[in-house]
Formats: sequence, structure tokens, C-alpha cells
Amino acid sequence: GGTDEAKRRAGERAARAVEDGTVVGLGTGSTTACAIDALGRAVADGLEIRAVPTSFQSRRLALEADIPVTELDAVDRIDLAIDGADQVVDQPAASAHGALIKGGGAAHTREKLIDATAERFVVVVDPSKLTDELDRSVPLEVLPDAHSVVGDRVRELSGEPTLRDATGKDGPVVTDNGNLVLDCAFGAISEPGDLASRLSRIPGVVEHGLFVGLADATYVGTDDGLEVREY
Ligand code: DER
Repeated sequence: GGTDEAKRRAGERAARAVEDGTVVGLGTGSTTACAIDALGRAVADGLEIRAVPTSFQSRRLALEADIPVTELDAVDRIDLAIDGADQVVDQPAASAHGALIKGGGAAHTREKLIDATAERFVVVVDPSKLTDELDRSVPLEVLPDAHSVVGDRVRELSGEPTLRDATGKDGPVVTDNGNLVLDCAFGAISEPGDLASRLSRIPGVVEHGLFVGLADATYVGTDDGLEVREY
């Protein structure tokens, strides 16, 4: 969903905040890819930054853009993380402010590590990601041989788990970390924080795609402008 122009505006707005000396966490997905393109152009014009990627794909895009790539244990901080989302709650109720669903790209484990570590975490989206209440499936990265038992636990929480199948490969999607992904449908999620803590406690779950209270701002690109939400 969302037009390329909207994604481009959101990505470029996030990239504009990056100054010399910044260590930037690079998220995964097509909207963050616009930010990476913009950062590549700024680096070509002399901007000096280091990037910590969140996936094989974001590292690949950074290298192709000649952005200096480093890694988490080689830096003493991440100043700014720029990342996309599959859904963003867009209403000022305190309980859900800045609540996201991520994981559409099966990269949410490393994304959450980098996004949560960063001093400032900015989400870049097009309008199709905005919602009053989270209701998309929540991706879970699970240890491969745990996917059945985790599925049982998800059902106990009234969720419906689906093992994410790959395209271009027989069998399920395998993450950069060698794990599988269960997409878990819970319907409308009225208390994302509560569900997040229940999912975190399931043995075999490596990471879930509920990002609650982590984002500092969301940049919403539109076809003719940009809206900013600061949390
Ligand atoms: O996997 C993720 O969480 C990504 O941020 C992703 O789902 C958003 O991707 P998009 O910017 O291509 O919609």
C-alpha cells in the first residue's frame, strides 16, 4: 500500500536529520530503503556517518549506496534509528501511543535490538500504515523446532498462528538468524503492551513484532507532503 512518492518523502525527511558523525541504525523494508538512498546521496556529498544495519538486505543496500557500515559491538551508541512499520497506531491515547506492528520483512528481531538501542527511533511510513487500533497479524520469530509448540501457546492466547511460507524457495521463510516466522492473527489488539509481554514469555519465541513505547516519532509521507507525529 501507499505510493512510492509518499514513501520517498518519509524516508528523505528522516534522512535529513542525520548530521556529520552520526551513527545511524538502518531498518529494513521499502520505505527505509528511501532513507538509505537519500543517505547515500548525502554521503556522496561529504556527509560522514556510520550505519548499523538491521538485516542482510539493509546492509546490502547500505554497501551499494557506499554508506560506511559498522556493527553494534563496534560503536558505543546509536544516535538515530530509521525504520518502517506494517502498522502504526495514530491516535493520542496514552496506552497505544507509538505502538507498532513490525516484521513484514521478517527482520524484526534485529530491528527491535537496533531501534530500542538508538537514542532516537523514527518510524517512516506511508498513510496506508496508520490505524486507530492494531489489528494486523503479529509476526513471531521462533526457533525452528519450536514452531508447533509456540503455535499451541499462541492459540491459548486466542491467536491464530500461520507459518510464513517462502516464495522462491520450497518451505518456510528462514530469517537472517536461521529461525522461522509465525504470523499470529489476534484481531483488534486493544492492549498491545499486555499482549507483547505475554508473547515475550512464550519459550521458543525469539522476538515478536509488537513495538510498544519504543518509537520517538513517526514521519508519514503523503502524495504531496509530510505529517510528523512526535511521541
Ligand atoms: O519488517 C518490517 O518491520 C519493515 O519495517 C517492514 O514491514 C515495512 O516495510 P515497508 O516499508 O516496505 O512497508
